[in-house]
Amino acid sequence: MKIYFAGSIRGGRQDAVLYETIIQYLKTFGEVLTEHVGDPALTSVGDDGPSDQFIHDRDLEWLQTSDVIVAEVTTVSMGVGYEIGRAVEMGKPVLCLFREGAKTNLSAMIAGCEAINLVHYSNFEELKKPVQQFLFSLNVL
Ligand code: 6IA
Repeated sequence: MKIYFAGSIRGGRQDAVLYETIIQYLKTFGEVLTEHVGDPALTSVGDDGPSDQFIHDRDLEWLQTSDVIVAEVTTVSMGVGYEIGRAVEMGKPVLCLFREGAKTNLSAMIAGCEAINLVHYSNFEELKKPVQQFLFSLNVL
């Protein structure tokens, strides 16, 4: 199973360690195409990487080849919202993870979209079961 994990980069890196933990867990179910999203060395301001157009085009190619999108949506990110919208249009299964207690509000465009599966959680341990159930339900393992 090819998993596209989405998490904030330029929107802010305060949850980068959590992204890395989630990615390690997702890797027990399949291949995570976007492991760099959990790299704590990747900052929101660095600009020494490939061009924005390269990043956009490569990420959309990965999105197209993925079987499922898992997005951590607590830290507000325009890029993550864009990826979710494109994935919904592509007809891909989408699972969004929103952490309770953080000082952010989830957009109605995510919370109100019937095509998006949404899990509210308070810590990583709480996430494991619903994530596993969702991935197993896709029958592509
Ligand atoms: O708007 P954001 O940057 O928060 O969007 C984050 C989302 O867009 C992630 O889920 C990624 O899949 C994608 N994305 C954004 N920037 C990158 C990137 N390098 N490399 C790969 N995927 C990205 C940007 C590095 C930058 C700080 C120079």
